Amino acid sequence: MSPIWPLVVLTCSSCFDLILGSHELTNVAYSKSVTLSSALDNCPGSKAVNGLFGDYAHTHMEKSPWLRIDLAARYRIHEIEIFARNDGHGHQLHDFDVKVGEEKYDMHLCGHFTGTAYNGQRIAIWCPHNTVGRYVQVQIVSGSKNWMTPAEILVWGVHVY
Ligand SMILES: [Ca+2]
Repeated sequence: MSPIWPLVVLTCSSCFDLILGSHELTNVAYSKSVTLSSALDNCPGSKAVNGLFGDYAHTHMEKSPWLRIDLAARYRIHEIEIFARNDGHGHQLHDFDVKVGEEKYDMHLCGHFTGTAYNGQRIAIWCPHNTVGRYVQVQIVSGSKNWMTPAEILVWGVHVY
């Protein structure tokens, strides 16, 4: 028994580290830098990544307002969650594209939401397999008079080098 037991302990310990170290997803958008196509004074882009669901980022009225998160590093991105305002204005979030890119001006579509969000709605966008990027952009692509007002955006990813 004694020759086998140390080997078993070593193997289980290695597996545990591998699972936690390589596959754990975290919200990599939290507290990162956010740019809005335009912003109201008291509703900067940072309010979309501050972990609070009771406040929100808010652009001016535009045809196609957008919000872009700079993750500050490359991540393999699995899922992006966008939460609508929960104070009676959830409908301001509608018909948007979610894109990911390694460069600001080379973004690729991860997914699209069609329709109008309800108050506090969580909208999940699953990126294509092996999507890697530094920037995440959400942009309304329908209608001529829109506000971009997400309460919170979560980006679930793993750092890659
Ligand atoms: Ca918030």
